[in-house]
Amino acid sequence: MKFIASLLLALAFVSSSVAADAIKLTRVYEKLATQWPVALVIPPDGSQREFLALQRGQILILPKDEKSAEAKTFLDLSSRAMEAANGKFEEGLNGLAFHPKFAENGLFYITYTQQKPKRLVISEMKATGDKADEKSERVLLEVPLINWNHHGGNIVFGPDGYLYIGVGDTSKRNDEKRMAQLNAVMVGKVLRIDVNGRDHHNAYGIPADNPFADGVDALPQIYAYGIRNPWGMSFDDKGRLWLADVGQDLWEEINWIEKGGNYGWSYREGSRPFALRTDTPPEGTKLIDPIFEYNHGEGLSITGGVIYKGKAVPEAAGAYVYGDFVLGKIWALKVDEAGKVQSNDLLYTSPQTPADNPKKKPSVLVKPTAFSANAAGELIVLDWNGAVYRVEK
Ligand SMILES: [Ca+2]
Repeated sequence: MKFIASLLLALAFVSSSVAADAIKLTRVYEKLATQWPVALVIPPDGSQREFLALQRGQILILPKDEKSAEAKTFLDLSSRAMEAANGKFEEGLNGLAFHPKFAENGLFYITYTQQKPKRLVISEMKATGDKADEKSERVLLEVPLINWNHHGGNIVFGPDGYLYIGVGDTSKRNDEKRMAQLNAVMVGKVLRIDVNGRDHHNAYGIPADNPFADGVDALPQIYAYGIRNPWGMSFDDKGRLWLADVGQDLWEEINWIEKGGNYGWSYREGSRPFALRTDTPPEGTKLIDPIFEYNHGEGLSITGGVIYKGKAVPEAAGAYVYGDFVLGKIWALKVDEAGKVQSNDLLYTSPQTPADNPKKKPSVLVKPTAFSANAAGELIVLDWNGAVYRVEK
C-alpha cells in the first residue's frame, strides 16, 4: 500500500513537472506523400491554393479537403540531382515565392541547389493553371557554394515588389573562409533583386536604393550582411523583414533586417563575441544585435516563423510564432514597436521518438521546418519527418 502511494506520488510529480502544451498540433493531409516539406505558400491571385514545396524537388497543390489522398503535382524537379551523392540534408529545393502580379503573369520563383559545381540557383518559371512549365525556366542568379550546408535559400517578395533571398555563409563551421563579412561574395547575406528589371548584364535588375547599388567595393545585390544561415524569412504587415539566423555553438537569433545592416556573424554569435574568432571588426563597424536570442539550453537550431493571425489560439494573436528544429519546440514571441521583447512563451514541446538504433540519441517527433498560414488563416507547421500539422488549441 505504501509502495502504491509512493508510486502515485511519483506519477503525480512527473505529470505536474511537465508543463501542458498551450497548443495542439493536428495532423492534416496524412494520406499525402509529404516528405521533407520546406514551404507552404499561397499565391496572391485570390485562388487560395496552398502550394507545398518538398525539398526533394516537388511542389504540390494541396487538396481543399485535409483528408484527401489526392494532391496535384504542380512541378517535379526530382530528377535534377539537387543533392550531392552522399545525400546531405540541407541541399535541394529550399525556396518558393510567387510574383506579386502572379494573377496576371503566372510567374513564380524557386531556389534549389545543383552540383558540379555546387551552387544555389534562383530561377523564374511560368505557371498555367495548376501546372508549372519547366521549359519556361529562366535562371536569374547562381551563387557558388563550397559546402553542402549553410546556404539558406528561402525567398520572399517584399512590399516593395523586390525579391529577398537569404543565403548562408557556405561554411561547414566557424565561417572559416570569413565569407559573411566579405561583401565581394553573395554568401552570408540577404540579397535583394528586381525580377522585372535587367541591369549590369544580369537577368534581373538591381533596385536603385540597394545599399551598394553602384557596385563599388561591394556587390550590388547585397541588402544586408553578417548572416550565418538564414532559415525562415517573412514580412509582417508593417513591412518589417523577420529573419531567423541559425547559430553555431551557443545562440539562435531572430533579427529585424534593415537595409545595409551588418548582423554580426562571424564577429558575433547572437549579441556576444563569437568565441572562436579572435580578431575584432574594423573601427567604426556597427553590428546589429538580434531582437531576440535563445541559447543552446533551450534549443539547437532555429526555424523562423510568421506573425500569428489565426483564430484558434487567441492569446498568440500578433505574436511571432517560431520553433526549434532539433528539440521540436514552438514559441510565441511578443515585442513592442521598438523591437523590445515583452514575452516569449513556450507553446509546444514535441514528444521524443525512440532512437532507431542503439548508438543514436532519441530524436523528436515534430521537427519544424517552416510556419505559414493556410487559406483559412490558421497556422500550419511543416515537419521534417514528413508531416503537415495545423495549430489548434
Ligand atoms: Ca547575428
